[in-house]
Amino acid sequence: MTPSITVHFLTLPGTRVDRIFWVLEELGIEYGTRCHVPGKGGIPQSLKDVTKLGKSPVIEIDGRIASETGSIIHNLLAAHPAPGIESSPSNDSYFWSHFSEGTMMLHLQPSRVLGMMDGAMDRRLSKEGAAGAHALYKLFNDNWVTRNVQAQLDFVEDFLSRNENFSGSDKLGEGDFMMAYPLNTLAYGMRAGDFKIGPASKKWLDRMRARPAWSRGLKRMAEAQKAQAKL
Ligand SMILES: N[C@@H](CCC(=O)N[C@@H](CS)C(=O)NCC(=O)O)C(=O)O
Repeated sequence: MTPSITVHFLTLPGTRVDRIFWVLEELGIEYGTRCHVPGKGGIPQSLKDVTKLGKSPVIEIDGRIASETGSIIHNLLAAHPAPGIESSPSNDSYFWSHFSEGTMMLHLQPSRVLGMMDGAMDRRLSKEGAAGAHALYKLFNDNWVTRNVQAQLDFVEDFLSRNENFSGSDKLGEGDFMMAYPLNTLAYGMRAGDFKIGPASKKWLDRMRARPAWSRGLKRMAEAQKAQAKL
């Protein structure tokens, strides 16, 4: 019997769920969607009812809840073999899947959250307090985020100038699906222009973005958000 799959996600700009939509479309799997809209208190109760962690994305497969993007993608690929896509990860795919969340997002997410807080400091603190907070944020960004993220992008560029995909072969693997998110955020998303992205990385990303399943995934995500907005 075909499993029943529902994708749960937070309606945040530039959210990680686009990788899940992309994979599901690549694998040709049928799925339903459920958006959770963050309220004034942050994560909505509807998502907390689905997962105690209150993090997005989450998928529900035959009533079982699975979270962590890398783990979700790994299990989807293993369960749904498709031409041109690895069902079991190469060593490179495995490495890059971990690198995506464990190294790149480890730097990008705190940077984004602290950036949002930094933006609110002028409203919340005295002039002197805000100046101190801005200086601290700048120190964090310059000394930790920028230096590390640029080194990571250079590392990615070196690999992609020698390999067709993050899988290390002509097939796509979990490393490719996972790495597309931080690279897309840095090249075309909220951080566009903040870092130098090499030509091989840009070419790889543009090739992924040109895949019909990528566009179908984005369309499906937008439709789900539109339907939610009408409720
Ligand atoms: N490592 C987790 C990270 C999940 C995560 O942080 N998701 C973000 C959205 S992209 C989230 O739920 N943010 C809401 C919050 O932290 O309050 C994964 O890959 O799924």
